[in-house]
Amino acid sequence: MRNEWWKNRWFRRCFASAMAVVVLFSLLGQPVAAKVKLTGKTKSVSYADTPYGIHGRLKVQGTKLVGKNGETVQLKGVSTHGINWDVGYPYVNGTSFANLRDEWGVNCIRVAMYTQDYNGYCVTSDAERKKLLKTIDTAVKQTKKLGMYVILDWHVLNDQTPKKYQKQAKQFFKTVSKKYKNYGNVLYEICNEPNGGTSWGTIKSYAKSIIPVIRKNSKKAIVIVGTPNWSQDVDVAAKSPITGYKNIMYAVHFYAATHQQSYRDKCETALKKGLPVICTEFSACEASGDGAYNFDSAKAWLSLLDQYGVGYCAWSLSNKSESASLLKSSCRRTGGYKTSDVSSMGQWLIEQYTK
Ligand code: IDC
Repeated sequence: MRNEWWKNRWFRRCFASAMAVVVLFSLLGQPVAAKVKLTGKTKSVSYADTPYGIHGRLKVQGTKLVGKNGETVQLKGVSTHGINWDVGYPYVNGTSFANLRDEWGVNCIRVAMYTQDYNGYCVTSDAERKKLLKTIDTAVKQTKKLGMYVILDWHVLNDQTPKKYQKQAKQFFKTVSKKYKNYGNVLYEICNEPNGGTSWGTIKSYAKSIIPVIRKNSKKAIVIVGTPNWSQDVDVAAKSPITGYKNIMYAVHFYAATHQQSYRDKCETALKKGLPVICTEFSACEASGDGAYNFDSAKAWLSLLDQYGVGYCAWSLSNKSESASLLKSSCRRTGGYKTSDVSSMGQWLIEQYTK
């Protein structure tokens, strides 16, 4: 008969205790995420100590953004949801932005204005268009006052190609680049996510029609161009970047549960080729803006972007009931956010931004 030593009671007890000790020590070894406490109070910060006060107007140098003394500046931002929705525009106000600056570690706000979806800028009434311009104005003036950067995002989505509303885009960028020519904190994102098979060639030709319109008024402003396939194919753009203009950047977007290593590889390929990349939209959830989070993949993304000094903006400052929302759907505040108002995505983000 074989000696069935593993059935020995004493052996089993010892084994179980040893395993418990191993588990306990491995748990102790884990970094315990400090839960960020939010007071919801705004701070009085002298202008010289604000992000814009410190870095001033940004410019592109190599693959990075640099400030007035040539120092690398990494934007850490939050995007609004569509400002044409009640899940988007209410959060565009000074208190809300000040909270993000003072307690969330945010130095940049991205103002997402859908061009077509949900009564977007190009398909809505004149009265609604005026309201959208008013919301943008609030965002620009409040960020300037708080010493933050702001990205004005022409949010192409279901319209697929920026060519569809190119005429309206020209008019819009003419208006805003003129109005904000003295606002060094404004960056322009001229097409959120071309998709539906829109080629890089098409996007380039659109960009070449918009950039001169902006440059006419605002000679140095940063212009961010979307890339094919929902702003994933920065590697394609890197093969044939836009020439003849300074201060042009290229957007990469990721939703970490969907876009994993192969997408990070494309991004790194572009950076290694010297393309100035900026991540103007991301979340840890799926590309639908909902579903499960993959924080490991999100961390891998942020560490890649950190390694190259690339900035990023999280989608979105909203209480809409979906995983990407940084606020809980139960949150009724539109400013003065407390710990209990932020979603688990919001908590995670603030931990990343403030560590
Ligand atoms: C999503 C919103 C969702 C809305 C939808 C509209 O989170 O509430 O119903 O748009 O189609 C993007 C887009 C961004 C998407 C987001 C999540 O830029 O507009 O927002 N996403 O799907 N690209 C990849 C993911």
